Amino acid sequence: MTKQGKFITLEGVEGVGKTSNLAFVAARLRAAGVTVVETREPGGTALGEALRALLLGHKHDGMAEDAELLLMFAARAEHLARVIRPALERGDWVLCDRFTEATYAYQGGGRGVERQRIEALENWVQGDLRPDLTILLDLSVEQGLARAGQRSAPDRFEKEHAAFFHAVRNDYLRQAEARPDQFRIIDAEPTLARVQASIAVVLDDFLGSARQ
Ligand code: Z5A
Repeated sequence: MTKQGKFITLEGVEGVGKTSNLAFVAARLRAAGVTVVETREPGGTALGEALRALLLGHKHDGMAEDAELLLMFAARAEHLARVIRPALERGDWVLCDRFTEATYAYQGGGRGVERQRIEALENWVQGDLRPDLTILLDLSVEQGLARAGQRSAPDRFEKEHAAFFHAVRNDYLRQAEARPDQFRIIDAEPTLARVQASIAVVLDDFLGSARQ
């Protein structure tokens, strides 16, 4: 594949504000003349959305950890083949609400799946494709869960205990520390307007270097 466009992902624990900020990011990129494909994981295709319903719904509470991991990557393989790679090849930019960094954080950090197993699937399904920029919205677990709780009934992940989400958050922060070229951490605690002002600085910087 010849990758022409840029691949940007938004990450963070539940309720941190990814959905609230996705449209803002897309609008800022479009204002800069970029064609943007907005999508999400798990999901983004008909098969991916069907797998999302299985993964987030309560019909399969207690599914095996390996089954959960493989379903995430099954959805991702379809997403890459049908949406992400074609868009990047056209020169469009892809803006995705969660990607493999969420697998490391939730299945790795949260569930305790060995990192090497996730890495093996990442290499198999993605080849050398990785996000160019990952915006990590960071917020305390307590505040994130409180925000998410106000919004909707808990899905299968949101029913986990606080210790699970602390492990998820810590894994995200470790990933960001290990890959400073890819990750930008945004403090998600202030008002939405202030969070978006911080995101705008990151995006303008990224747009500047993408054009050089
Ligand atoms: N998952 C996984 O385990 N492995 C994987 O590989 C992948 C995913 C890809 C679905 O993700 C689940 O899949 C997820 C991890 C797992 N676990 N869960 N649950 P999701 O992204 O669709 O679900 P989510 O994390 O719960 O995201 P969300 O529900 O869409 O939350 P959010 O997008 O981060 O937050 P929000 O909806 O934009 O905001 C929440 C509320 O806070 C809402 O009322 C906002 O108005 C409010 N808000 C937002 N920002 C602010 C600020 N700054 N101040 C005050 N209030 C705010």
